[in-house]
Amino acid sequence: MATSLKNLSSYDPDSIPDCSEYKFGIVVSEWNEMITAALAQGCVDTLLRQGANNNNIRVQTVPGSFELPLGGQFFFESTDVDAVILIGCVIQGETKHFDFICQAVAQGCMELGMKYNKPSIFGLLTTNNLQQAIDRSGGIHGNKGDEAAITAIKMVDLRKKSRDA
Ligand code: DLZ
Repeated sequence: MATSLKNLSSYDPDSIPDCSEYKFGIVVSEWNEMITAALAQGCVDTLLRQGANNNNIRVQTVPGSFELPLGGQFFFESTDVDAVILIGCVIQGETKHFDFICQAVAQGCMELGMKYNKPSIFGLLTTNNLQQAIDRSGGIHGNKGDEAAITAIKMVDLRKKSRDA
């Protein structure tokens, strides 16, 4: 699990499938906005760098990370996106709120993908403090938004190949 062993932004561009026809819905939490904006920017930039069409990328904000799975469900229900990417940042506080939110988003993200049989990508930072979040949103450990974008492309492509087989 140690992020220090893997930079979140490192990948081999040549190994990433063509995504020029794929459609992505990105849901971004407004909590810890400085961090989530950087994650979302990294995600969009990576999709574009890998060849995604700007018109095929939709971004929607939700109030907090707890609302991310429902935001993703709205995308699947009302648009033809191939994948949703849920982006948020939950920072450990003094209460149990952290545990409840992280657990709910992880469970909701997984269930969303299963329900619609389409990739639902977990782009949630769950950190002990702000510095850890900064380090993973374009800092020394890279950007989790980049990782989420690459995961989305790979999973949409895997679904397509599975259906074509
Ligand atoms: C309430 C709350 C707290 C304490 N912390 C965070 C956080 O660190 N990151 C985040 O994305 N959202 C937080 N929230 C808001 C909840 O996700 C949610 O929006 C509210 O509980 C309303 O459902």
